[in-house]
Amino acid sequence: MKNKPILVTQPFLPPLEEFQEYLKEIWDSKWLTNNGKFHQELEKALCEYLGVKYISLFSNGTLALITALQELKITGEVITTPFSFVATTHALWWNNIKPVFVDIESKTMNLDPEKIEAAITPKTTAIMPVHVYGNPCNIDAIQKIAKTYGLKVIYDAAHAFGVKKNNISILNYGDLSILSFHATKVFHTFEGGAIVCHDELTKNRIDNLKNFGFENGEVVSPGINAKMNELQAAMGLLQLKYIDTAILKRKEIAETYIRELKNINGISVIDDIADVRHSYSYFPILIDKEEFGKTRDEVFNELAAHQIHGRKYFYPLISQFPTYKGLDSARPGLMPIAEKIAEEVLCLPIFPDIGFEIIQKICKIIKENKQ
Ligand code: T4K
Repeated sequence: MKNKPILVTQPFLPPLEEFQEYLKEIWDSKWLTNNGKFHQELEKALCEYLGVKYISLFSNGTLALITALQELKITGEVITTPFSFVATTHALWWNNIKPVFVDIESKTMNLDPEKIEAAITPKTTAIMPVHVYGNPCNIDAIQKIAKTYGLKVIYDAAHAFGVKKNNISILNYGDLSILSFHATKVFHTFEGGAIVCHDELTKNRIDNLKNFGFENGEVVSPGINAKMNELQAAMGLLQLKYIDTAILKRKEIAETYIRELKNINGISVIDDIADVRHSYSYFPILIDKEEFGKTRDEVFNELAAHQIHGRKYFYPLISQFPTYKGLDSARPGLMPIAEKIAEEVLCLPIFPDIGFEIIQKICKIIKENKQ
């Protein structure tokens, strides 16, 4: 019998009966969207779970990013990372902002604060780093630069649901942080997203912006429609019920991968960072072709031949896509670390119900490929 394909991720789904109870209530009330009951409950529950003051729910993470830039009235140039999902840069482009790519650190694969200052020009208005795979950026160094040059900081925290540093949510740093609740994320609402902010006035403005700019029947800003509906919010409430168990299972999977793969010459894994509560949204490895004896693509293909489908997140770099490669900051050779990592990275399957025998099988295939 043919093996069932193992994908890089699979959404966690709560028992169907539990979702049906929410559906019944939605059907009975005939209230489907526009700041409904479940929407309000989810905002409250998320503030509590995440340890943040204010959250505005969105229909997806990309619209949350686009709206965050609108809220802060960001213009001109924004310094960002090429090592992310393309939505990070698209959000700038949709706001008519020029992305300026800066290289990443090899350890965390996040924007390298030491390289930011050289990219600042009179047109720079903000920095948009990404907590890639949920590993926190160097928040203090970025904040220091932002303060010195009067720049805003918008964190793309799409991968960082539930991540804490020294017991404080990393969503509390920067001017705004955005989350994605896409089906492929640790916590999902089918599609969805959010902006985390630090004061009530900002939350009100963001809530207006995502609702056509309406406030008490008046249009007070040129808004968009980016509202989360009641079905999405209901899924979010149910996800929250299971999230700690789901993260714990992910942690055990990550620990198994680390144990099995850590000492293989040519394979690098990212260890847990001290004082960080991780949520294990992805499990990236780096394959050094000289030391391992095979390229990342060869390992990727070998796994695929066994019906195991990892993903090359994030290859190509955003700066290598035809849409962006014409930018000055995208020139080949300018970001050697990001260029190297994009060639070596492979995200292995990780999701709560994957099963340890599958993890063992994946590690065995990788080990057998070592030359
Ligand atoms: N910023 C960052 C840093 C991001 O990573 C993202 C999104 C965003 C911003 C934007 O947030 P959203 O607007 O998406 O909320 C996926 C996701 O679509 C995307 O949300 C995510 N990042 C990105 C890293 O990955 P694809 O094109 O790789 O997705 P896809 O459909 O190939 O799915 C990946 C795997 O998941 C497949 O092997 C199948 C499995 N899958 C997928 C879906 C949709 C399922 O098992 N069930 C499903 O329903 O982009």
